[in-house]
Amino acid sequence: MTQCGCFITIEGLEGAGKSSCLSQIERLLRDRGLDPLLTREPGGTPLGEAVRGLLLAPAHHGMSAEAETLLLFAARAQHLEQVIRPALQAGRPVVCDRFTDATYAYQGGGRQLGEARIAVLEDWVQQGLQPDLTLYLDVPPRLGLERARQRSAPDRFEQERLEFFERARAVYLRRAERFPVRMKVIDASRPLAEVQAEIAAVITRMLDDGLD
Ligand code: Z5A
Repeated sequence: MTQCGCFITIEGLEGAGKSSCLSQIERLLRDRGLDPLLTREPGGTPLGEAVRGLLLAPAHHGMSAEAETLLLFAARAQHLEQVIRPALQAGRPVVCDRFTDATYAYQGGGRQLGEARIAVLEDWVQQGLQPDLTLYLDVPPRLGLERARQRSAPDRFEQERLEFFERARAVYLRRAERFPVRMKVIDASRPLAEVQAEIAAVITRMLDDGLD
């Protein structure tokens, strides 16, 4: 089996199409002889999935931005220790549905917590580990929410107002400008086939440039 301990994250507002693209990314990596590990945040471990339940439950509508952020990083610490770092060390690519860019976007931007306190937690928990590639599926919030709402009942985040998602999107786009090598912006308002064709091109380029 080919080895590539690369860390790929996929980001975007709800309904951007992240879940729809994960199996395609898995297939692309398998076609190159790799054995990818697919995971998600919040979640990815039994503890993380329990925390996810707390975070998404509409019953917790009074949760403070600080409590929310600390829960996300608690789940992330466990995820890194139990799943992500061991897989990368074993030479497996890790594909994660959302990671810390989501915290900057949703808690930093959406909840208006700002960047500084998130950066402290990021340093503490990640100790320098960053994704090698982040695919940011960019979609106007109204379109993404329409897609997501057709699919299932809204969770605690999906019940937020449009401005919340506009602030989150602005942070994602600012981060993509700041980290142009790592973050690739993909226009996800287009038909899924076009979005997936661009993702395939980006992943193929990364593998051609970076395989051991
Ligand atoms: N959160 C946070 O606040 N801070 C953090 O640090 C982290 C997370 C890590 C759960 O995330 C919540 O956690 C999330 C942010 C918060 N807030 N919410 N809500 P999640 O990733 O599990 O939840 P999500 O973003 O809501 O996932 P989603 O709605 O499943 O979005 P998606 O995976 O990007 O979309 P999809 O399931 O692939 O597609 C949705 C529908 O649209 C589906 O019917 C598709 O067939 C359709 N679709 C997808 N792409 C297209 C295109 N291109 N054209 C037409 N239709 C499409």
